[in-house]
Amino acid sequence: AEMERTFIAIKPDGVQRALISEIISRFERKGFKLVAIKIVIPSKGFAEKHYHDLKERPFFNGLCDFLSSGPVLAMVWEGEGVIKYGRKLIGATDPQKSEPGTIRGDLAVVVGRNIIHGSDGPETAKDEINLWFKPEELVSYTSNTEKWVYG
Ligand code: YYY
Ligand code: MG
Repeated sequence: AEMERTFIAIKPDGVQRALISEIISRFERKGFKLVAIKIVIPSKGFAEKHYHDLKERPFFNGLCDFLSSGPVLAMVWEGEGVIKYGRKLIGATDPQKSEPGTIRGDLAVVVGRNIIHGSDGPETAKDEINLWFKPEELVSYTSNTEKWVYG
């Protein structure tokens, strides 16, 4: 299997709305493997690093204020196609445009409170995993379900 890893974070709105288990279960039931997880309150500076690609956008300051306003559940998920398919599970950036059945489609209403982040490609996945986690926080293990998920 062509294993890859992606960075997924439940933002402060998702944590406060008690959606952690709901969101984790969607990745877990799919067959993806959790290889790192922690809860942190990022500083404003850290949030700015995380969202550096968006620093010219009008919503950048509010977005970084929001991400650093409370606990974020940071995770790394592993699996075949997990970067692209993770984005599918999450749904479109604006929950008004997210399909029903997606995380944002089912659980969020407005773009500024869309509850979850997911890396948008292999390069950002690598950068975001390195920003949020030390190498030793990533756990390599064999899941007993793998032979059933992948055949
Ligand atoms: O990757 P994704 O989270 O789906 O969207 P991005 O375009 O990377 O924007 C990051 C973040 O910024 C988005 O999840 C909400 C916020 N945002 C916003 O508040 N208003 C917009 N018009 C676009 C994005
Ligand atoms: Mg993005």
